[in-house]
Amino acid sequence: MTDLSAFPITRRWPAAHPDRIQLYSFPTPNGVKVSTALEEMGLPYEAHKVTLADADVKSPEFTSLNPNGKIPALIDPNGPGGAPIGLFESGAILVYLAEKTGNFIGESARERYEILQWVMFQMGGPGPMFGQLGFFWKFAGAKVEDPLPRDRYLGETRRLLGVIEGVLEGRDWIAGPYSIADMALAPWLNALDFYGAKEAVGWEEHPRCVAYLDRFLARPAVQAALNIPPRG
Ligand SMILES: N[C@@H](CCC(=O)N[C@@H](CS)C(=O)NCC(=O)O)C(=O)O
Repeated sequence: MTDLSAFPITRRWPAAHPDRIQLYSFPTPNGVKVSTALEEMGLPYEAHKVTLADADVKSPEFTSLNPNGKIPALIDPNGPGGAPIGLFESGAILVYLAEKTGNFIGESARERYEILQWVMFQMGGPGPMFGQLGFFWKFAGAKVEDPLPRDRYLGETRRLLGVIEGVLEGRDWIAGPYSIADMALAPWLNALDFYGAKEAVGWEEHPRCVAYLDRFLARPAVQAALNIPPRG
């Protein structure tokens, strides 16, 4: 049996199946990216609920795996060379899982770079920008009187939606074939609903984004992933 005792996180969230990938997550957009990838790839894994409360995500056990104190993170007991590996940052985890399985990262070098380009776009664009919009629109909206931060992230979200809308002309998925780039991007489009910001960002004026998100949400793996690990 695999020994994961070198990872302090396993003391707080023990592995029932240490031979399986250990996922530490919560079903937020960044968490759902990784649960989607694990479901789509059919990899055996065990999901541990790590809430966004400081008591979980900023605990010494969790930060021993991700010093940045944010979900998602994972341990693959069967990493490179057969030795366990710990990983954080959803984009890096998606690339790792895609390379491990040879799935959802294209068939050629050209396709691979196209997909990586859109993963990076998501990590630097819609992830942080939509996330900040959510903060200023939904959570801190009432407390911040200055409209500048909210307008800034609203404008940037609208602009990014326009970019995605344009790229989706004539294609079902953001980088061509269904890939980890979609697993990264679509959960963030979905978050606009949770933030109550769909109308404000002009969601309905982006019919290709609407159809793209519907296509993504129709996948059985995605439906399962949206509730992994269960919130309750
Ligand atoms: N760049 C990171 C961002 C991760 C992230 O922002 N996670 C959020 C949930 S979606 C979190 O853990 N927040 C808790 C906190 O910031 O204290 C990634 O893509 O993995």
